Amino acid sequence: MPLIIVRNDITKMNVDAIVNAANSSLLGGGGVDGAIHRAAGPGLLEECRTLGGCRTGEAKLTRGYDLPAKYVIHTVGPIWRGGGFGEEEKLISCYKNSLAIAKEKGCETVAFPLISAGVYGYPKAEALRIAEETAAKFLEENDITVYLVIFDKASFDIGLGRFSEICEYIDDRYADERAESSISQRRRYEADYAAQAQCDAVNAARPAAMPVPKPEKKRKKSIFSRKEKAEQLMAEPILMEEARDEAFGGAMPESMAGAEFPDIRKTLDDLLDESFTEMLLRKIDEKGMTDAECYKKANIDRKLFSKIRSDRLYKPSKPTVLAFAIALELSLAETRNMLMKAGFALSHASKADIIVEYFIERRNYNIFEINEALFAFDQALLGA
Ligand code: AR6
Repeated sequence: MPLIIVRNDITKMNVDAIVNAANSSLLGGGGVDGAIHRAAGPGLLEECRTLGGCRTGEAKLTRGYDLPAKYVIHTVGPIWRGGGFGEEEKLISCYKNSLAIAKEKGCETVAFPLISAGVYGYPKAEALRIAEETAAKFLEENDITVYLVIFDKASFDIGLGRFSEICEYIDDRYADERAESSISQRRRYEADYAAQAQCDAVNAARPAAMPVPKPEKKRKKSIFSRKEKAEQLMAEPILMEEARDEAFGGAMPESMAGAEFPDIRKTLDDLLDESFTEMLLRKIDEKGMTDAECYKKANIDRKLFSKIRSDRLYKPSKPTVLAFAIALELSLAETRNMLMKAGFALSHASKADIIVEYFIERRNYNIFEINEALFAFDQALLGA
């Protein structure tokens, strides 16, 4: 199950449990602790008094009282003293112990603030990295949805530090976009919108339990013509290689150079006719991944993956396609091709697309880092 970064006040989160960044007395304080006590009402403090405090790195459970959340898990983060006093291990323990309690109580959804990243002075980017890594590790084995709730915009000041390079990259690409003819820009916007609308309509019309449709001879018309698809395939040497490898089981014999290749044409035809689901499953096999490895790396919900798997003609959303492209570590050309299968295109008119392109170009396929950047620029996250 996924890890989702959201911007919110944690006291408003409608989840099974929220985590409180408390102090060792557990008797309330400022920051998120104060906000949680105010929103939960006096019953929370009364119960906290019975707990006998909590040591740094450990966690204790109470009810949620007037909060939308059923439980509050109180944990005590380390005070930042420069990094040489075991702060990282203690912070990891906070997340691990809180998640263990959430699991024990059967929670399906749990929301964390950035523990220690306020009054306790832990550097925010580091605090976020630890939160993500620890949660992601836990999610490899457990079916819970974890929300990381970011409250203050300052933690994601995009003009500064780690996002400044992405800022420049976006600025350069937007410049490209302005140079592009308005007709081709409009064509691309329209293609994306049409595909998204079609995707929503098709998915809405198909109930979850409906049997998998038999492969049809003629599928719904794609927004791309067959000629456009073929041109795109031909423009991608990697696919030509794929086709050649599939036809010849390896390198093409030299003696056949320049000859007519009906087998290649047949394989290209097969690739053209392949649906998004078929392409996804083929790529997972080719990468030697298991389904679970792929959807977890894509930060995709297991239920969504089985829906896609059982429906040959499933129409995914654009962030879902991109999440799989990242999990499969596809190149830009392959990513474009996978998007095309679902009727989308990468566009420099979209900040989100440029950000994803930035990471793919650098072969950085860490979906959480990509989502942090998307989050910082107020864009929809991948997967989840
Ligand atoms: N929702 C989500 N996040 C919040 C909220 C909120 N309503 N309010 C603040 N944050 P802090 P700490 C973020 O200081 O560093 C208390 O007095 C905030 O922006 O609350 O672990 C305790 O009693 C920051 O990113 O907790 C302790 O004495 C993060 O929550 C001490 O502070 C944590 O900031 C604990 O310090």
